[in-house]
Amino acid sequence: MPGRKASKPKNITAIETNNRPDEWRIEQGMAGAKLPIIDQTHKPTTFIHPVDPSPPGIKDAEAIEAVGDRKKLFAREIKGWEGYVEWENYPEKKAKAHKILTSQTFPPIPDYMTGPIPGTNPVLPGEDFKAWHRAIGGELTDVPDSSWDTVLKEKHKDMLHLLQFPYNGEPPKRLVTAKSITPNPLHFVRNHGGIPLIDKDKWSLTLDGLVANPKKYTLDDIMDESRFPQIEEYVTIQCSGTRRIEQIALYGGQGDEVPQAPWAEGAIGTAKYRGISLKKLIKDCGGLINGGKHLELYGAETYFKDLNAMNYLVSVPWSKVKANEVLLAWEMNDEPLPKIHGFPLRVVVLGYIGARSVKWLYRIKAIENPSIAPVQSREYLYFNQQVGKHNQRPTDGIQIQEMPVSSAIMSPWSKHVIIHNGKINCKGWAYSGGGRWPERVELSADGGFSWYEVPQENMSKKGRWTWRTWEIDLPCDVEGWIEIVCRCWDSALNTQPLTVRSAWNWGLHVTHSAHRISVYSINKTRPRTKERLALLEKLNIPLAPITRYEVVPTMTDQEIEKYWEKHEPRDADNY
Ligand SMILES: Nc1nc2c(c(=O)[nH]1)N[C@H]1C(S)=C(S)[C@@H](COP(=O)(O)O)O[C@H]1N2
Ligand SMILES: [Mo]
Repeated sequence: MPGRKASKPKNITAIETNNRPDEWRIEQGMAGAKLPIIDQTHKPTTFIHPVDPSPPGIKDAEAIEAVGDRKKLFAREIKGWEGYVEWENYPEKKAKAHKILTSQTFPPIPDYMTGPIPGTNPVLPGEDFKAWHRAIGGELTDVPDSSWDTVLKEKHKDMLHLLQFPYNGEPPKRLVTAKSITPNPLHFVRNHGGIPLIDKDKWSLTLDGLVANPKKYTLDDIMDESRFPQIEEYVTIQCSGTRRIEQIALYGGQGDEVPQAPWAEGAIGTAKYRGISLKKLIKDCGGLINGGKHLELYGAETYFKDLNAMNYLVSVPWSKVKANEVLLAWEMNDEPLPKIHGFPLRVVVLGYIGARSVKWLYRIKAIENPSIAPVQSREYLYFNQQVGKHNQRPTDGIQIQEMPVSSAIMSPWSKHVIIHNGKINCKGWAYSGGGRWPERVELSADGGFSWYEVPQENMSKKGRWTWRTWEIDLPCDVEGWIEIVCRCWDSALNTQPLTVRSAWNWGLHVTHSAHRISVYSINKTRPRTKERLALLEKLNIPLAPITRYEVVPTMTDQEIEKYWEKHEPRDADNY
């Protein structure tokens, strides 16, 4: 209000104490990052205060200078490929980038797993990745800004930006399953680096390694129907980080990919892709030779791992390619691939985790064994939950390829208060990888004791490679806090573990436990509830949050007195 002074906070007299102001919160485990590590192997016990591995503010300018002219060293590799720096062909260039990044330290990024998650959108800014790009300079200098521009141009204005850079975003719950085919602007995005902007006329794809005749293809070559038959396929792409937030909420871990996005249920989307089978290209190159058994797929952007610069590399086995389950796609829902989804050409691997569906594809190399590049060999691994941080080796993790069966409730949300007539309307999705599909979705309103199945007519169409969206009016008689649970049975009769803990893993991957939400049930088929709601409405009293006292008590003093006149008293006399 104009002219009015902001009210001063109430004066709290200074208390003399040894406690810190947030002592109680810390003691209650609400700020885990502030706790010391307790070392009981010494007597007396020692307390170790964890420090950030690289304190900020160190910079060896001379060493960085000695590396050379960054503009020239880290220049655009090919005309018309904005943001593309080639790393894999130039080990010396990689070494120089590493020298630059290890000759300085970068500000630590806040730990959101053991502290509160910021209430902002973007939720996390990704300052570390931005700083590494700027430190390398050259072609990478403008990548963080240019990528964000692309996000704003191509994505829906209601996307939830979990990580600004590298961009990771998902649609809000109300839009995740609004349509069984996800509109392009609402399809989730997961990036490990910037968004290369590639001129399709300057683009080419190299196929080399253990093939009889290495070749280079233009987009026109690949789209030439007289050479390669085209395929149209509806495909669900799911990130193995989907629903990670439930694992984080239970225990912090280390998403083993560096840009950990606190994904909810929206890191999944379904689209119609047009492309060709990769198998045809391999055949066109004369087939695999000399023990070639895996195809290494190269994405054009720069990814940083352990202060090393690289391109985005993963691999798929030939058996998957041979089954025509690896597509090279240039169209998404009848439109050219959006830039953010890999324009001009991306891989779409049917039934595998999203990580294998490489965007901005520029090279395919036939190799003998699965790729040793970090995304394939050090990340997207599934660890046993009792192998501790200090015992965990990449070779101990199961490589995540086919996604297991999973499902999620998109409506209502946890902590919703719902007034209903004995049935609560719920909506959501169900998916299974590897060519299996959701056969039955079941919901429970009592925490997973009794299960009601979603009527088949309330499920979207079946497809080998797609999710099914669903809707159910879930019977619920009781009032108060209830737990709604959802699980799916797939075509191989696989189902979901019932608790997060039973499938919690250090890498925070594949949260496929039955999805649980707590909601407060107000059942209007109960006469007293109905009467009470009618009374509040008549008195024009708006409903308060469930935890607040009611303005109008449910009984007057007279009513209480009258009751006791007719009933046995609360206290008992001798019989
Ligand atoms: N080149 C490249 N391809 C990539 C990625 C990436 O960071 N770079 N991310 C992968 C991961 S982890 C997922 S889940 C999917 C997401 O695809 P989308 O962004 O089109 O939804 O892309 C995959 N392909
Ligand atoms: Mo992913």
